[in-house]
Amino acid sequence: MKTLKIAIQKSGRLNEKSVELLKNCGLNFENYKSSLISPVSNFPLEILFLRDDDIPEYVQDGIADLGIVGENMIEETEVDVDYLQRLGFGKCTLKIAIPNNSPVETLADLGGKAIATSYPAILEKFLVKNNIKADVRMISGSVEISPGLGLSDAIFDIVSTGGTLKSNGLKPFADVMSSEAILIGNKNIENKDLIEELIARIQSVLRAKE
Ligand code: PRT
Ligand code: ZN
Repeated sequence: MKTLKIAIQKSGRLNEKSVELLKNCGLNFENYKSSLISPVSNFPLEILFLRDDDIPEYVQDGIADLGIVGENMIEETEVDVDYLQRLGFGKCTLKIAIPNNSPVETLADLGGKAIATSYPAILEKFLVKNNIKADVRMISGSVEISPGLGLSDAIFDIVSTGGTLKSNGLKPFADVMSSEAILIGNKNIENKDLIEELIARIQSVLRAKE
């Protein structure tokens, strides 16, 4: 039987919960931080530890059969994969935020403004839908400091507690999408029976948590 591959985040906000979920499914594996691949000893599965940015394409291209990643990454990379199961962790909202003293009051006021983000595709879609022509500036990290540095008039980023916005003199302005971790699958998966077995185990772990 062909061994399945599941890609999860190597380190970061989704790593611990992803590992915990798979262990709670009864899967036996070593969570070595240094290795990229861990075999599961009691299920025909290998775990690939990757940057979250790479997971959507690895699954789309069939390098991994399955993946655990934030919905925001799927939306942003616009990959063609199956949404198999919402996982209930890694919850957050992607918001447009503005400085506390910003003159922006309505969505239309964003017209002509510079918005810094690490999620340009999601933001562009939202702007087009709302008929706003703004200047989207891609920044790969520390987006929240860009208005204070005079680099942008607004930001579009992930918010969970709102603490980071607050400490940078920003306030939430518009909610664009909510996100949580999700199990995705390649569109042409061969081992349907194995996948179904794994999804059934995941669902029973999730149900036990309710
Ligand atoms: O190294 P790698 O590329 O794998 O990881 P990463 O650094 O790109 O991502 P990581 O680990 O930060 O986040 C992985 C996923 O967790 C994201 O894609 C989201 O789906 C989800 N998630 C949930 C979050 C947050 N909550 C979150 N709060 N991702 C990021 N944040 C950041 C946000 O960018 C902002 O800087 O936390 C800050 C805001 O937090 P609050 O609580 O101050 O509002
Ligand atoms: Zn990343």
